[in-house]
Amino acid sequence: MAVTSDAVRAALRELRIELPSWAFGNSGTRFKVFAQAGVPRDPFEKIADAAQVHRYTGAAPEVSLHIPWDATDDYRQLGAFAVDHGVSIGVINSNTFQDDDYRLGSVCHPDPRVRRKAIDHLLACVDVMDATGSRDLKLWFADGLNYPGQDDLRARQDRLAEALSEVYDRLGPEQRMLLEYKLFEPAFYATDVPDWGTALLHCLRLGERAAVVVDTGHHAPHTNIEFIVALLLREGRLGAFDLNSRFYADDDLMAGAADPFQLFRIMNEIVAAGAIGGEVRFMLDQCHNIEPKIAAVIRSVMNVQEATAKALLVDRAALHTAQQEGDVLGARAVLMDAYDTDVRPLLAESRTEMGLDPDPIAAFARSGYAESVIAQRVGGAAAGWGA
Ligand code: PSV
Ligand code: MN
Ligand code: MN
Repeated sequence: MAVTSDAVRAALRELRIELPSWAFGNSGTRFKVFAQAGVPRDPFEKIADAAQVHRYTGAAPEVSLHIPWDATDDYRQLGAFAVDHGVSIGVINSNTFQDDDYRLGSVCHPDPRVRRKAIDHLLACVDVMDATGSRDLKLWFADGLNYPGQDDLRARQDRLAEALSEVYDRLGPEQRMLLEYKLFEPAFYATDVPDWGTALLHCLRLGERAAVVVDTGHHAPHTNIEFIVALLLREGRLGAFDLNSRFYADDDLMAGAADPFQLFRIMNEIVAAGAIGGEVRFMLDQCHNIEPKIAAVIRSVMNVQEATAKALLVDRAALHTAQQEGDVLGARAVLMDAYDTDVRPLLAESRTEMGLDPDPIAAFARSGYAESVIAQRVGGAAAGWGA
């Protein structure tokens, strides 16, 4: 039976897309940071900007922090500020990659002093979670080697396991550890958590509250990401996404920009597993170097919603029948019928039902918010990467 648009709109309301605080600060490549007028000067202003995205999409009620990029003396106050602005603090991201001590790694470093420093930072991030009410700690390690023989591959895995276990033990009963993998960069020969398999092995050893983060930009070309998603869902170990684009490598551009069909295929696995509105977090991990930041984040949220709406439109019964009958072309047609549907009217209708403007980008532009912050804010902060 074909899916009704009522059912699609109801399911879409369950989809929450979490925003990264760093998407709102100045950022750039290693060649140049193009400063934009009116960018936030502190974590409070980043949250205020993120709240604008939620205001016009109704789909982004949580903001991820990155510590120490979002350092403040009073995290409780920051959490309360978020709530006052209609959002809340989501995942806490650690940073063990921007310190001279981490030249040879952080938790995998051969020197126990450096490892201790990195672990202490991760424990401090759990303190921030306690103060802000955040439930998830996201760990990405830049650790790795540039040359064969530079360090012992297996010893580094032992050090990693030891560090993860100490931090896992510190988590509260409702808190989770989310481990992100990345194929390469900044290390070029061997990365200590390069793939989903390595991340999953560590999570399985740690316990049930450890799960894997799939950053869509962190794979080799042509990797079948939806297969990884299906596999992790099957094991109950898909913790979160870092959604972004991937033209050549980890570009951190708008989700769905390079390959909207891939985003659809990923969301199709999520919908098939009934995983919307559950424990999987749908986060953006983006930086906007040349485009206006708030509008770019709104556009990204809409891209994820469009891919999800198409996935929700897949006629599962017809697909199942075609699969059972070995009808290869029929099964493909069912999937493509959904993908080829223009879901923009459906999403506009859904927004109107929620009391929102059907066109979030136009509504934000008309609000005058961008002009008012340009007038108020002078000397915007770097997002972190461009610092
Ligand atoms: C690393 O490339 C990464 O994807 C990690 O998630 C970091 O925390 C994030 O980028 C920061 O932009
Ligand atoms: Mn990421
Ligand atoms: Mn990345």
